[in-house]
Amino acid sequence: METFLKKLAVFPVILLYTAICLTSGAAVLCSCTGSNGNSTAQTSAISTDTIRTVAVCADSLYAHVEKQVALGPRTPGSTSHDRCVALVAGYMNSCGVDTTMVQSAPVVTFKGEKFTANNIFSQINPAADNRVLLIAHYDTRPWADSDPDEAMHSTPIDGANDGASGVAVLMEVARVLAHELPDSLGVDLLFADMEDSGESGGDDTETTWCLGTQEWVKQMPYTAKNRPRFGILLDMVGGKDALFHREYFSQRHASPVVDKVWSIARRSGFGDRFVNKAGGAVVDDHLFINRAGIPCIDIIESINEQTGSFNPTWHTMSDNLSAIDRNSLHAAAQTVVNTILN
Ligand code: 1BN
Ligand code: ZN
Repeated sequence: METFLKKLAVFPVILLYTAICLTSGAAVLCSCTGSNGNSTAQTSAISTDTIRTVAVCADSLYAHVEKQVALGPRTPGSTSHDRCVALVAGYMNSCGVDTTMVQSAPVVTFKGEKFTANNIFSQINPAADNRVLLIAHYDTRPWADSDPDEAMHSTPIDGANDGASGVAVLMEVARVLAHELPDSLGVDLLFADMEDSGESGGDDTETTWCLGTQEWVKQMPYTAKNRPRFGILLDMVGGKDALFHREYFSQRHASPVVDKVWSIARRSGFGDRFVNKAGGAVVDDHLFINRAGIPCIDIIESINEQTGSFNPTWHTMSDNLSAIDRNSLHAAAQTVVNTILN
């Protein structure tokens, strides 16, 4: 049910509520909070701001991460990777989106290994010309090559944050929007493969990353009329107390989209998470979507207070379920939903 979120002016009235969340077609009782992760604020006097919203569920978001991590590392060519395709595509089929397909293409990594990249692509209201594209990668890095322990540098990571968090957001956004969008508004969801098998460091390594998305843009199903107005990539959105700064390539290629998303985040009560300052520059799926002509931003934790760049768990064995913060997932997912609805 769509509701309106009113921002406080004076005399706040705090409302706490619970909701029944539907996950994987099964009803699960979740304790869900309001738009700022704690409560929903409403004014009893002067209303300064009203935005349309449908509540996402933090418990569902966390459960989506948990289920992916339980599969084991989703590295290219692994059984866990195949099972993740089945998990995500199965969920999409059950949550009410209109179409889901898997796009396959042969790719070669910088190490010369051959794989088939399998991108999962779902659409809500496929006939609508007014569209928004959401992207997250579901594959996980085959090597913990930034782990402090060098003995771990060839071991695959769980990718709870780097992989599962963005996918969880797309799954939950699909669930809440599948039956709430006006017919004239379409949402596309791209679960991209083989983002994370690229070469760390060195010159000219950009195209070794995001192999699935590089293939997807060659075959993307749009005409000039129904090409998405903008795209939003979600990557590493589940870290403890994650802050989202204005990522460099997003700012360079799609600054009006960054403005819109950061403004909606502030109006939704997440101004503390969506910091209105410059972030790092990240070679990520959005770069290739931008080059294909769709203005696309990256919601990503690129300035962590401990490291000054990515979360300390990045490409380490510590990128596991214990590093996931459901409030970070909630802030990212609710902001995406509110951006689409307003
Ligand atoms: C993001 C998450 N990326 C990988 N995992 C992209 C990236 C590419 C980050 C190169 C740093 C360097
Ligand atoms: Zn990564």
